[in-house]
Amino acid sequence: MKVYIDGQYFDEADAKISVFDHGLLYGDGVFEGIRMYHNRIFKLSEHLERLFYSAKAILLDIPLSVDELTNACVETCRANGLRDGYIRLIVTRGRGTLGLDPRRCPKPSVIIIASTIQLYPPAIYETGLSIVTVPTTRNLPNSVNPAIKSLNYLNNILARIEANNAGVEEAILLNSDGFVAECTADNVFVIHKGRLMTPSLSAGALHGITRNTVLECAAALGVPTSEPLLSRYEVYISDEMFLTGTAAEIVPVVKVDGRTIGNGKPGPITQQLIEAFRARTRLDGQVIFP
Ligand code: PXG
Repeated sequence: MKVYIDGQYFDEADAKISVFDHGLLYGDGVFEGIRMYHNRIFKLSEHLERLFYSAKAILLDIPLSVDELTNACVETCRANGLRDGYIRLIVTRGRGTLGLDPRRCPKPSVIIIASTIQLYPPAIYETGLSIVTVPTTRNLPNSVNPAIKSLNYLNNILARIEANNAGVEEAILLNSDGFVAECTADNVFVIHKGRLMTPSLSAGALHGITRNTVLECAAALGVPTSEPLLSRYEVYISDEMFLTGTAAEIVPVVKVDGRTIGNGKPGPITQQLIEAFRARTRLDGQVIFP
């Protein structure tokens, strides 16, 4: 595997960054997880826009333009012969000295890993996930805002550990008001009486690109959508439920906190949305090999 670091390609074993990089020392940096499908980098421009927004929010100057980053992503896929897979794009604060002041880091670093990813066991997509609500709440908007895709994922990792301890693969995080925010790496959707709902972004969730795509697919299929405040009650009484994320794609949920969702099987609207989403992955995105 060839890994891009600051304009150069390194073999996996030599792809290293400084132990003084504040990305490592303090989780100071931002990232994107992006998919390639059928020789296209899906929603690359949306991912780059979000990356620049995350960087702006933490006052990090990305040393490349959108066009340069686009080319670097395409070139890294080509260098690895990849037409399908997963890109991890990382911008760290860069190498500094000990002490958390970012002014100690003169030059941010850009890292691009093109590889593959599998978030959940494949069987889960047929049977559906069983998940739980966990005690760790989503970050407050005035701390590390949940819209920032930062390198500091400890809050989500704590939630994932709580899910692991409960013997399940994913966790629902509530916000500090008790409304559903999202899962550890996915947005949440429920369907009730034919209406698709996903928590309002102001409940504290990443502005998910898969979330957006699914809302578009639903609109195209004539499924009514809304983005309300959702409590666990609305989740428990829903007919269908699924999670969305770049890595997870669309994964059905069939049990939450011991309550069976619908009839305990992935539902028909969920299946329709999965098919509509798959169709989009064939059409949309930056071409890798011309
Ligand atoms: N919420 C959070 C907290 C996320 O990290 C999503 C929602 C879904 O957003 P997108 O734009 O991907 O639909 C994410 C995305 C990984 C991995 O390595 C995680 C994500 C994406 C890709 C890979 O676990 N999280």
